Amino acid sequence: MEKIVFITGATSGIGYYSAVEFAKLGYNLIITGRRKNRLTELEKELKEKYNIKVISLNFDVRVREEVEKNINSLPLEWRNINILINNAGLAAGKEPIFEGDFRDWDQMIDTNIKGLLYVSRVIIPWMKERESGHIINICSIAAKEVYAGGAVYCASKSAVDSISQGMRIDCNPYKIKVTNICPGAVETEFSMVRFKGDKQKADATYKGYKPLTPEDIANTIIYCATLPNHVCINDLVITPTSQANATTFHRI
Ligand code: NDP
Ligand code: 8X3
Repeated sequence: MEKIVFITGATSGIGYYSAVEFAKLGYNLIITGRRKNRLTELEKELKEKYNIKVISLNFDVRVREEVEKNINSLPLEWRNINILINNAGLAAGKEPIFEGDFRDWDQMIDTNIKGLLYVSRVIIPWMKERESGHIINICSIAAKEVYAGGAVYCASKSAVDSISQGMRIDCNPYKIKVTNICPGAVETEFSMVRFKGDKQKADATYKGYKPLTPEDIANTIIYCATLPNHVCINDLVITPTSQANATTFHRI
């Protein structure tokens, strides 16, 4: 069996394009997400175009029992996961903290933090046993700097930042790499999700400058994942050239 990459949130954006870029290199893939139709379509496309093996797992990362049942259903040879990309995540809402919706808070905390932990808890022991593996956590520039209306999303990504550091320490004796990738603005479905389908608000996020594309992040992931065994990118912040930090954009 060639190398295996496990990607959460492969139905859209960064996860989708990561699947495509790894497929181009001949990796076999386990793709996951809640939207079953999209998973089925992507699986078919990847198999046909790139002649690789693909398994789709359809689950919500917030539901621990579903996470465990689905991942444990993998055939034995598919448990040799070389690269885990913890990508599934979202921002919900951008209201000031005193107007925030507790359902948005629950969704962000349950997906971005607890979902990442549930998936990792099943897969890391398999990597530990083989003394090899690479965990790539998709964090955010929001982990490094807090912005107005972002308290809970930023906190959830700060948690990912800390979890990446802790994973790296705990996994260090087992030759498992841990890479934390922190993108700035990437044009995906992210803002449509954050603003609950308000296209005007979503479009305004990317207005007046050239944002990163999900392919840019996928290629960054590929770069980190294909370095020699003795080299590990620990923490990487990547923004569009027009973005200086979480809140400073040069817009024209
Ligand atoms: P998209 O909305 O395009 O993709 C998000 C993916 O996450 C989808 O595949 C979605 O699949 C999956 N997902 C969300 N919630 C769940 C859930 N409960 N269970 C399983 N899968 C879930 O956004 P991006 O590609 O931009 O986001 C990917 C990651 O990148 C996120 O962690 C985000 O925080 C991070 N990020 C994004 C940035 C940006 O500007 N776009 C910048 C920095 C970080 P489905 O709905 O089918 O379940
Ligand atoms: C997504 C980027 O700046 O909207 O994590 O938080 S930002």
